[in-house]
Amino acid sequence: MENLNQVKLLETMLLIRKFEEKLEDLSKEYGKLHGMMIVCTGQEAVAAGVSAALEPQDVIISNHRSHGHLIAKGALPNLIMAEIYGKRTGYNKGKSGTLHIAAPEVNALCTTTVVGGGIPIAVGTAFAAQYEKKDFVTVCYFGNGASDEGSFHEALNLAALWNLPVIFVCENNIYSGAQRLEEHTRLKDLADRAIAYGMPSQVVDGNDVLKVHQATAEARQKCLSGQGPILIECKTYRWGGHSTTDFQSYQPKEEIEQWKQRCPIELLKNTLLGTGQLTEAVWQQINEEATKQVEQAVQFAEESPWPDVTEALEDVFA
Ligand SMILES: Cc1ncc(C[n+]2csc(CCOP(=O)(O)OP(=O)(O)O)c2C)c(N)n1
Repeated sequence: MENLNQVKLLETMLLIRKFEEKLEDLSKEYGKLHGMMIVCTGQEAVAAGVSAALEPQDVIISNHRSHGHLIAKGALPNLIMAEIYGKRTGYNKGKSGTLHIAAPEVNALCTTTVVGGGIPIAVGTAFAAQYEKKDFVTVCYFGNGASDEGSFHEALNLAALWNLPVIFVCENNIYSGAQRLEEHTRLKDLADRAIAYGMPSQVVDGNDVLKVHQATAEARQKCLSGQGPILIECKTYRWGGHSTTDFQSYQPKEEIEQWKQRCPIELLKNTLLGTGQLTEAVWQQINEEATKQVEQAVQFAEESPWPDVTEALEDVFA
């Protein structure tokens, strides 16, 4: 923890927040973005805390709510935004759009919108690390709903059986689409699911970025010393609807307000102001810098060319 740059954590969370807020705004402008945006506003501490405990060689496998995971792992906002716009300069030449972005440059190897689909893939990359005796861990992000999928259970069983270096990060934001947790499982703590596979697990306050970081750092050490895998359940909350086309009629207003009182960014900001590690002036600078980065990303995306129709069959395996 001593070497952890907590101001950097704040910067990462704020950049994610502003990136997602920009997408929400752009979605309201007719014809700007194609399709719905699935954003992680309110959940920034999970991505920021996890990635701060990782090394560049570590792999992440992400899900449909991926922008924060990608930014925290070091993917460039310009290239993510261009991909979301469907432009040729995007991470995947405009062929992924928002939902399947891969940024192999930062070992963000796969995001998939198949709920639970990334979990066996993470077991595969963790197996590769073990087989090739490489020093990297795989982090697999998924939601509470994904932990109901058969793929989750098969993958966790195999990962535990083979002691694979994989950290399963369940972002429990209470909802899965329009369904509340109580409507899809009887469990209070999804971390308990690991017991069935003889795997250690932990429940973490997913809005406390320092706790998320600490849990991940410990899990990474365990994985690298052959004591993996581990399941970390981060309890958090999705401030918005499932996507920008969901008006969240099923989310009680008081509940949203309560969780906004526990904003992960405000929590860390106030802690750092209290300890003198942050001043209002630096906070202002961080805000301006994040706003600038997001504006630049939008400008880059808007000025970038569209892919040409002749490129449609490039990068296709078969
Ligand atoms: C296999 C599969 N089933 C259903 C869907 C439709 N779907 C997309 S996202 C989603 C909700 C996923 O909830 P959760 O895993 O809790 O993640 P969250 O959206 O809350 O981050 C569903 C049902 C899908 N994409 N894939």
